[in-house]
Amino acid sequence: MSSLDYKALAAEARQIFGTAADEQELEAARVAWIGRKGRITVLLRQIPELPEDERPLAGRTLNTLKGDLSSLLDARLREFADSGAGDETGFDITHPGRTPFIGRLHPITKTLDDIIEVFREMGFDVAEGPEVESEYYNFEALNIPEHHPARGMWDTFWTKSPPGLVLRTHTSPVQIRIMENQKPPVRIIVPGRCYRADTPDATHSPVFYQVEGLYVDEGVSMAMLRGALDTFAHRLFGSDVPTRFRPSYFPFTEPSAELDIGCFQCGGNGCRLCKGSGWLEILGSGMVNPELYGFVGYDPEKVTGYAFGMGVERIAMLKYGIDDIRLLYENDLRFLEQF
Ligand code: FA5
Repeated sequence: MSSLDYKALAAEARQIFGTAADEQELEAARVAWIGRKGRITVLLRQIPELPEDERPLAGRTLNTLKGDLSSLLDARLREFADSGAGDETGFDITHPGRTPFIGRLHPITKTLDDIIEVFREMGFDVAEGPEVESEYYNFEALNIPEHHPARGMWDTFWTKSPPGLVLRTHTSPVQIRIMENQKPPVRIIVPGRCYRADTPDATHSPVFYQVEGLYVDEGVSMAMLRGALDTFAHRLFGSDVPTRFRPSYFPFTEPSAELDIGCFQCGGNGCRLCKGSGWLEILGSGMVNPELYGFVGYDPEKVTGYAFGMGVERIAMLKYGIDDIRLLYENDLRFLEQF
């Protein structure tokens, strides 16, 4: 077998495989060329009869040709299959389309959107601030001086380089930043990420979202705070959800209160999620401590204000019946596809 013979043979075979008009003709070509008694198969079997020095070349060329013809055969078969059920243009209108993968919003994003919408309707604007914050804004201007025991309320991540900055432990520093730059009335909400060196468990994550609220003007009262928070809770969870205002302490509000919502898991009987209390804490709040006005140049004789800060994951958990905050951060599609 010389290389010239091979070229002619290859050209002939390719011509026949390439021009077969339908699947029957293609099958006939397969049998005639690469089937058990096909021309190539027979030639391969005859190699041992060739002079010894011609055998390697013959083996290589015939096996290559056999492989090429098999690939050509597959390609032509696919061609017939694709156009098989089609009209004269080859387009099959009965063939099911490919369903595009549709992404969806993360439950935290959805919850943030819902919270923002409720407060926007009550007349609040949306403001933002930096996640890497100075000690001054995260603590001092919020009436938490160095060595104040209240600093222990927040397990803080400090930066090494440059030293002395913090990953904000709450969105409250934005209260100061906004008041510094804006005269009353101020009515804002601040959605954003916060960081704490809390040990992760069913209700604590080292990274979580808060929405801060601040309303400062002449004549703002605690009753207005309670009214706004109740409106918010009932808009988000339905009017039959129990809420309670529980006295609390924050250095930047006086008096302070936390808002709890009846535990969805146990209906108030006490379970692992609510640590037996029947209630889930969702936010801290209170009347802006007049000490803060000194830092921003407001007249405490003229204005009063209320502020609140809520945990968005806790609200998402309550809204969607999620019993472990960690599920929100694991990015498991089986979980995320349920929303
Ligand atoms: C504060 O952070 C205050 N800055 C809130 C505030 C603002 C009070 C304005 C008064 C006036 P606290 O540490 O309680 O408060 O956190 C507020 C909410 O954030 C909690 O109720 C909880 O819902 C959520 N939260 C706190 N730590 C975590 C955590 N590790 N993981 C998830 N959510 C958390």
